[in-house]
Amino acid sequence: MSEKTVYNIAVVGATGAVGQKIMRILEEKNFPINNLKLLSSKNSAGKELEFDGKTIVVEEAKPESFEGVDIALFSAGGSVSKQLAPEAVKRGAVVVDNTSAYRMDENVPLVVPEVNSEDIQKHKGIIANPNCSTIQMVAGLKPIKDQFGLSRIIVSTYQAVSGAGKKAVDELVEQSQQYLNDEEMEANILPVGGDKKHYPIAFNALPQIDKFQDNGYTFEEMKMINETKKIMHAPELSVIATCVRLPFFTSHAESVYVEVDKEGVTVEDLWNVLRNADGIVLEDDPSTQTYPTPLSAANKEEVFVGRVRKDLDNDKGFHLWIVSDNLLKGAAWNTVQIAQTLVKNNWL
Ligand code: NAP
Ligand code: 3JM
Repeated sequence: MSEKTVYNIAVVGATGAVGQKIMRILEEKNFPINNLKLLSSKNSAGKELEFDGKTIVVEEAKPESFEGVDIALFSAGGSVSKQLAPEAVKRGAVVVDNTSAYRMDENVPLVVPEVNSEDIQKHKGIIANPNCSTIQMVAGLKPIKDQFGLSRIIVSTYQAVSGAGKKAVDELVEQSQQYLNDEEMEANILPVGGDKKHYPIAFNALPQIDKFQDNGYTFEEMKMINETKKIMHAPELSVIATCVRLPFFTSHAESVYVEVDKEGVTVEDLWNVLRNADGIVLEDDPSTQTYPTPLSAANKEEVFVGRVRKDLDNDKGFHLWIVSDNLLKGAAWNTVQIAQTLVKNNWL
């Protein structure tokens, strides 16, 4: 068991949209850091970044980078995690991985601390952070499942461009300017950088996030479906998702239909469990037009829930609107929470 009180941390993908948020949260939460290593691709090596009033030079991520590292926080894409996470583990680090590379591996816990933090201790070196859309949905639904049971989830997402990285954010800015100048919009990144076709996102809505799978669902939709069942330890739970990208920068919103097991549950019952749930803020009052939006949830750690309604035909059916900052609870904050849990419980 480790006797350490301060830790050597590496952030892989430190120059990216998620990596930058991870650095800010490590600072804000005063994470007990001895040495912080900032890693990127060759392109950003040598760049200087500020952390806690000091300047740190970014280094190219290589297997040797992880010598002496206690905790490595990866958000540099799946292929980087596949290549370097095992190298980090080999050198004694525990990896918290923000990519889809290991999420469905049975030896890798997939964790949202408010939902299944106890799974962290089963790790064999790698712990996976779920997809942003999954995290906010399971955080909002877990207290409902615990109290009333849950048999079905049907979700449609309204996702921000920052979930697709810095280049997608730049693309939305440029296309918006082009559209307002009456110029042709240039599309090179969305819906998916590596796919064959690209469509403008500005003033548009794209019903494709990540690549199509053989079953007609996109990989983002399959992530939500498979990850939800794993995190909730509920292989029998029926989950279906439609994932859509919209032209705003921050926070994902989700329209979620659920069916609970118990009969006679009311909207007030759901409000009560949501009001008392960790990390959830209930913002739901039609009389004052109170509900969360992507802008109101941006830069906040919590998951916001509103528009709770009982289905008009099914006594066990409810509709909810769940919104959260995709780069914070959806990525960086959840990752740092996992690291905090590792340290607090001496589970390294
Ligand atoms: P981004 O803004 O495009 O940043 C990518 C980062 O990865 C940059 O720091 C980049 O470094 C680094 N990188 C690229 N190739 C690398 C390599 N070969 N070796 C080392 N570093 C490399 O993307 P992002 O939005 O931050 O997302 C990063 C990853 O996090 C995604 O690919 C995804 O897997 C994951 N992610 C997860 C969630 C979630 O829901 N949990 C949400 C968003 C993203 P340079 O500056 O050198 O290019
Ligand atoms: C969010 O290139 C890649 O491997 C990254 C693709 C990606 C992912 C992913 O699959 O890891 C982009 C944005 C995610 C995610 O969190 O699932």
